Amino acid sequence: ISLKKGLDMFLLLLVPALVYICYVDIITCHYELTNVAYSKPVTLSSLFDNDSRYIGSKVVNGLFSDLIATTAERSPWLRIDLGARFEINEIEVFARTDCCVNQLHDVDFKVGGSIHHMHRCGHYTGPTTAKGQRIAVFCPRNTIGRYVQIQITKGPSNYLTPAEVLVWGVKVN
Ligand SMILES: [Ca+2]
Repeated sequence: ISLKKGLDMFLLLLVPALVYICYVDIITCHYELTNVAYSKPVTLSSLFDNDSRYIGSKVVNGLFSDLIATTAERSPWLRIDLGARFEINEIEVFARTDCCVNQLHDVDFKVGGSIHHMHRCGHYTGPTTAKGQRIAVFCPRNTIGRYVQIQITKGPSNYLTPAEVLVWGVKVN
């Protein structure tokens, strides 16, 4: 085997190997998702009874035993400020674990770069039927944003009362 042929053979093997490594790296990156909502600031459209037990931070504290609660509104919402831009893969919402299992219904999941430009990334009609029930949406590919908003969009009078929201994403530059 000549040197040139050997070199050709080497390149022939090297190029696919590099392509494969890059491909695997993309796959790896895709699965390096973390809950980017944990401990981030949360704004609520209103606070039930002005009771500090139900403030926004309770929905990103990692505990399923507590919850947020708005007053009864037509379209109550919560909004998480992730503090930076993230590519968002999945949003999970967990119903309260104490009672009132049907309070989560007709939920819009929105993501945006600013609070004035939010795009719907999914919808859950429901209602939930079990304490602590998990609902989840997968955002379209390349959904990038800093703010995540969860909002009830139907019915005359609703309480928004999830126990926890998890946002699975990867930071982008
Ligand atoms: Ca909680």
